[in-house]
Amino acid sequence: MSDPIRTERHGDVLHIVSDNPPVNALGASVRQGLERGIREAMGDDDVKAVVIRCDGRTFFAGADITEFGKPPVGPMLPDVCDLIEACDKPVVAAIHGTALGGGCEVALACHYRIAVPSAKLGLPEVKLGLIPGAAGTQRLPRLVGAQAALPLVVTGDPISARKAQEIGLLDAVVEGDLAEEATAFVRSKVGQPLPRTSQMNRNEDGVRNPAIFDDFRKQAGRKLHGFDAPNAAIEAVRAAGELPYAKGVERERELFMKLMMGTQSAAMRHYFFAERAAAKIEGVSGDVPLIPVNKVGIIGAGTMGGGIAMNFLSAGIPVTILEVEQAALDRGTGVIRKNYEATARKGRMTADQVEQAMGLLSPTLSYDDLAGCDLVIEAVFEDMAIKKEVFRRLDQVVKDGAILASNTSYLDIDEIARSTARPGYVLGLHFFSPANVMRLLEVVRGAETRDDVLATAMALAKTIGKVAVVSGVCDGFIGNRMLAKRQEQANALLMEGAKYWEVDEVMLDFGFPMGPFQMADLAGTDIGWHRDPSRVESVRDALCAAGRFGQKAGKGFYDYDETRQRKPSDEVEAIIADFAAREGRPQRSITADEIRERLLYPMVNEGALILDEGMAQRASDIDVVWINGYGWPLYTGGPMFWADTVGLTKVVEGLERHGLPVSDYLRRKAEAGERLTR
Ligand code: T1G
Repeated sequence: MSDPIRTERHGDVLHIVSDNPPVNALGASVRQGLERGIREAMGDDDVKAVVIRCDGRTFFAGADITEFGKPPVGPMLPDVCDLIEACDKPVVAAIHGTALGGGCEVALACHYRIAVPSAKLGLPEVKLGLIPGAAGTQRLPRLVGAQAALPLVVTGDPISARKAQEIGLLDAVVEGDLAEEATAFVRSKVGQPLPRTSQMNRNEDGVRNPAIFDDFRKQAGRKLHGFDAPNAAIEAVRAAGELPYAKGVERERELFMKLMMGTQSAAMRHYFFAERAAAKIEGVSGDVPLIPVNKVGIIGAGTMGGGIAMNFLSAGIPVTILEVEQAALDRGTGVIRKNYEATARKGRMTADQVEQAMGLLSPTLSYDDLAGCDLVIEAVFEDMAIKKEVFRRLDQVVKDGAILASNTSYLDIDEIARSTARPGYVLGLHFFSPANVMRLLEVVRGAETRDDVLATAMALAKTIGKVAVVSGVCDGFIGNRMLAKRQEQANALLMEGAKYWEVDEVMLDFGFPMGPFQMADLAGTDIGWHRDPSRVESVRDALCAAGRFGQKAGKGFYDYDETRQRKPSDEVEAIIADFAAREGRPQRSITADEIRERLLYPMVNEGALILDEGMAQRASDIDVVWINGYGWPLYTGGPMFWADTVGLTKVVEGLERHGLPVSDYLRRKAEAGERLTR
């Protein structure tokens, strides 16, 4: 492996250049090269100034996450940063791409920082359950002030070069050749006092007004709920204003190590790689030729069809959307416009961008207008006969080689494919509602789906900002198949005496955004209802018969006030008690532990079955599905990583104790002392 760091002489300026694809991660050899380069500069009188820059697509994008958990190899990044700052000649960081985490900390240790306009800078460690660990929480506030430092350190979101210049993180944004601009810039600083960020004190704002820390925590609200790192990040930034630099660094190290050793960081690092692994299709080479998708057709302009269309319109891909009658078509396109205008009102889009997106939308009542589409996505009523008729017509009208996809959430893709003469070009694209918001996309691979069709769908998913996971054809694919197991137990618990609000509370305490009965009220308790109020065969039938359709009716399992605050309902409690009496189940109070085990362990078991049947490519894919599609708390890593954290033996023992099925796959893994995830 060639040395990723080289030095170049540009007259009396030494360039230390990293070429460590794909993102110039600050692995051991990079740190060693940086140290060598700085020592070369300090030891040579002909060198008057230093530029630190990177080849490839980006400046250092952070520490090398693959090194975490392995025996450390020196020099450690904080020491390299201290050496850079101690250099007796001006050092400038020349930034392009994304200077993130340790990369931003290297830049902070330099005396100056310049960047191209497209560059971004950030400290995303909290997204890995960490905080910056190379004095970033101590140097940044001293350079830009506590108020400006807080969002960067606590949210982990990067900022643009312009914004970075505004807050003082960048000294200049340069248009020309970055290497040349950096040489000229740093040469102009020769002979001037060296601005060392560790010795600055622009974070007096935090000292004068310590309320900013609690204010920031309150303003961040629920988003930080359950995560350890953001609070640690706030404490570290506060320490920068309260302690001398060296003590502040010690405090940062203490907070960093506690997080690094914790399960949340392990879970979030697992998720970082899981999301990237999900994009890879086992057995299909990364360079299979993709089918160009320049025009998309959508069948159905309802909630799902409209939301799906927005994903492509927002990515600049023209969409022809078809409905069976004009009123439905007008309603659908009206909702799309309304959604865009709402986004514009929140400042996340300009009026021009709304018109641009709407200008790419072609509503139609005629299948003939779909002939030239490269991909058509069906989003009609969840009825196999209707879907087959749609696909039969599409097969006749749409050009050869075009992909035909169904948005079905559970119907058999192979059966749909067989209703066409092009089963190789048929697959499932299961979007999650609201389709223009939820990041998850289950890409359902039929028995005959071609590799290039599947690879095209996975690449297209990235283009429209989705996190795609390949699923096999089974009832409910990955997410809903596991959700059904949780729902089964949630309903059973009600018949045994658990209160529905207790069940929801357990899920909320675990970290879900809502529990199963809150979800039912949000989605509507009348989904799939037979609409005959005289036919009451289930609790849901009884709720619908009583007009308790959920939040939209102001009452479902819960009663809702005008601010949608929920309150348990005596009427519902009586309905449930009546059904429980009919089932003749003995009533008992049920502990939160039992509720949690009975809701989540069967999901783990179903995930194990999904893996055993090959319906998911890898356990981490299942984690990606549940974190992005159902709000499984990221800081536990997803159902499979969480089960590994709990211990598979404990999960198996819990399932058996509650009389619930244990799959062979799960039992084998537990008995072998193995994990579901790597
Ligand atoms: N370490 C190791 N590998 C990394 C990496 C990293 N920091 N970042 C990316 N990769 C790999 C990634 O796994 C993928 O590999 C390939 O690079 C392309 O990534 C001390 C402790 C930079 C915005 O959190 O946000 O510094 O799948 O597909 O979409 O305080 O990567 O090809 O084999 O994501 O163009 C802080 C994490 C670390 C940044 C580029 N830094 N990376 O996005 O490509 S902790 C981060 C990203 C730290 C210090 C602390 C993104 C990106 P493969 P990609 P992309």
